[in-house]
Amino acid sequence: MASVLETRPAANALAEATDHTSHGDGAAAPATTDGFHLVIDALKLNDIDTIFGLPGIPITDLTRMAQAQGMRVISFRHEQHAGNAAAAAGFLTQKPGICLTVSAPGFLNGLTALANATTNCFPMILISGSSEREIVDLQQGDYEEMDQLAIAKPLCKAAFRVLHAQDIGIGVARAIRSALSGRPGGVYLDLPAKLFSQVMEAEAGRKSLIKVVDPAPRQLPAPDTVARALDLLKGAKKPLILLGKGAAYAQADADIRALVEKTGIPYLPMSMAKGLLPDNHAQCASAARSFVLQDADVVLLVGARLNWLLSHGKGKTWAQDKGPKKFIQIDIAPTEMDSNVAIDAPLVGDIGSCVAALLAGIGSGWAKPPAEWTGAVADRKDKNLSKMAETLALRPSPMNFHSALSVVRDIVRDNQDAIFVNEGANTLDFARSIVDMYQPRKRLDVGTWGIMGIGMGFAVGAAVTTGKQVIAVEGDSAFGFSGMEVETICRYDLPVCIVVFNNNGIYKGTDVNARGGDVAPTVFTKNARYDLMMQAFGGVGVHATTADELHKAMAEAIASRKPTLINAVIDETAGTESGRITSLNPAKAAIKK
Ligand code: ADP
Ligand code: TZD
Ligand code: MG
Repeated sequence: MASVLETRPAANALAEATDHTSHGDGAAAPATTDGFHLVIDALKLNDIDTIFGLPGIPITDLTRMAQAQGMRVISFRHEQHAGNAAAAAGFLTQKPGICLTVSAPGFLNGLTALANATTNCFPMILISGSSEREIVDLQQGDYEEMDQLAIAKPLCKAAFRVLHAQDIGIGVARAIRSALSGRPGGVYLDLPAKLFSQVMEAEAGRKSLIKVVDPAPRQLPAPDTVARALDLLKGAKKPLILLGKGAAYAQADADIRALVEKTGIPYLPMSMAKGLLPDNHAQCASAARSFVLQDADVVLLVGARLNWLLSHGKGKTWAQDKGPKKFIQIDIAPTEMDSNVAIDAPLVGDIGSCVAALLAGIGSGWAKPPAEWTGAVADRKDKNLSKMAETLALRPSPMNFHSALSVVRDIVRDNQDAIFVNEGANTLDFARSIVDMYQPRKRLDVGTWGIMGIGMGFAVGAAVTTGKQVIAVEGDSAFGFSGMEVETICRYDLPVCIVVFNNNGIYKGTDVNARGGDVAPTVFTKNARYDLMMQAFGGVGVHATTADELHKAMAEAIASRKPTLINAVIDETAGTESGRITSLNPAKAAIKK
């Protein structure tokens, strides 16, 4: 019987393979390499220098060797968070983030992050070791047996398996190109255990590797589509530009800003597009969101889908009864057009090229939108902002979302290049509208799915990739999904300041179980001290009950760059069910007695 020990890579593979390019035993023998090194060399050849993962059979030695070969290997406590770190790295750098896991359960743990990255259009590659193909395919019960390739396929953009060492270069190249080209997304790469110990001649191995040339080629929009879009925009009386996270990803920051400023059109950033232009920009219409969505006549979408986050482009949000709106949509995916409503002027291409083409067509003689429109937007905005300023100035005890977020808002204003990670329900919705962002790609959040659990993975990914301060503002429920990664943050001594908005539960802490017995499903342990979790691993933990205490603790965390967790006590009655999306809860049917 083949034991686990016999089938896994040789325990001394690390020692053997470290000198893989030298002549091992005798002058005549050609230098050899193996599957482990070919994977590492293929990644490095493509300028990938970091792996986020979690070791175990069959990839333990791969993590050691990658580190020995100068790659950064960030080891997590759960694969989902390693996957989220990889996804954040992909979004921030336009290089696919790499997540490395063991077979079956490790793979499945990473898969949620891969699916989420694909949904968000972030490039990442999940590389998982897998068990013996012969045994898996006959379902004979191998160690961690699972047909991982088949399971991954429907949940990501592409999935590949490599069976032979000489194909590793091709496999990695295909994975990189698939993740980055067209609409970016997640790719799964299946590497069976046997592959790693396959040996081949070093020179042939080197030649088998591929440095991917131009993995995300520019895709120029057809000239007639540009002209159609410009015509429509020119005729608009109440135009609006909507920037989505695709626009943030595209790194066409200067041209996007020029387009907004030259046209003089009010713009609305989606959550992760905040900061593409500073939120305090005169043309930013965030504080008049409902008004501009209802009243605009022509809307230019730049890297934003008309999905649920934009009420599918119809209904009350868009004042459909006042007549149809005209849409111009810039997207790299042609099939995104007409997904929810008719797109009058589709502009298919990469955002950089499309925006540049629009700018070229605009020239210098562009007439700004009617003052009636821009004036109305400005009035609405001023009114809403001054109302909000009054609320933010209040100092209730205990803190509520507004008073605590007014502190966060000031801290972010004073640290504009910090990366802001945000999840929760009320904690997310209020932070999104209260905390201004000033620079592109500084806000990472729950994205298209509204998923909980991205917090610590995104925080680690952002800190490792950029070296910048991270501020993670987390609902107490949201934090719980990835809370154990505070150990990872402490272990790598990352400049991450976590603020847990502790309102004793999901949405609020006040639900009661009318029947008695167990507590209500949305309620957590009262007065929990999340700050002590951080102290357990040598980080700084602070218990903050006032706005002043919160401000002091955040300022100190950022000045020291020490891993810090602030337990911010929030009024447990302050939140609302599901934050701003309470209407998505299915209505209760009347119960017949
Ligand atoms: P948001 O949630 O911020 O509204 P979405 O995730 O819905 O944004 O939309 C992002 C869109 O951007 C996707 O449809 C995607 O195809 C598109 N996209 C991503 N990168 C590019 C790019 N470089 N050029 C053009 N479109 C892009
Ligand atoms: N599980 C996953 C993976 N994603 C989800 N979005 C949910 C569950 C459901 N959910 C939300 O949509 S928000 C949320 C859950 C559990 C937590 C809200 O509580 P919180 O935030 O403490 O994080 P607030 O500030 O108390 O509202
Ligand atoms: Mg909560």
